[in-house]
Amino acid sequence: MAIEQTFSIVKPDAVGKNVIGEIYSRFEKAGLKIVAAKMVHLSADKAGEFYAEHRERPFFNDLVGFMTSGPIMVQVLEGENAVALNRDLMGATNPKEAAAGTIRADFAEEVSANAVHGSDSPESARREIGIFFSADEIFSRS
Ligand code: DAT
Ligand code: MG
Repeated sequence: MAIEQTFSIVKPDAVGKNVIGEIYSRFEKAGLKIVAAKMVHLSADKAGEFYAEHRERPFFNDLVGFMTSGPIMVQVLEGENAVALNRDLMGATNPKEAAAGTIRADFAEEVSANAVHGSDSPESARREIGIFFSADEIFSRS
């Protein structure tokens, strides 16, 4: 299995619940390394760019409103099979359907405020990392 990088967000709801560290612990305990991280407050333009694939969905405006409602943590996670491993740690998009012990099951209640984002493929990861980080802000440890 190859070492990969994936892009992750701790969303405004989870920052507001003061569980950044608990979520980072899940990553680290699963063997993922945080190789870049920062706190940002998204503009509507940047949130819209990030979620461009969902622009035509009925929930798009609410999604942008939520993602701009407070600061977020953005990070690059590195490790074996990082993209799929992070999706497993996150759980299903809807916290009500997320498996017990996943981040979304433990820290979120609603699909519209579901604690974390994680890239869905290595291609998405490259695109999403590029929106938030320059190469000199990423400290690969593989
Ligand atoms: P994921 O974040 O699991 O990759 P996605 O890419 O399908 O899920 O959707 C992006 C985000 O949009 C998701 O984290 C929360 C929001 N969202 C998705 N489906 C929704 C719905 N039916 N109602 C409200 N928000 C939704
Ligand atoms: Mg997605």
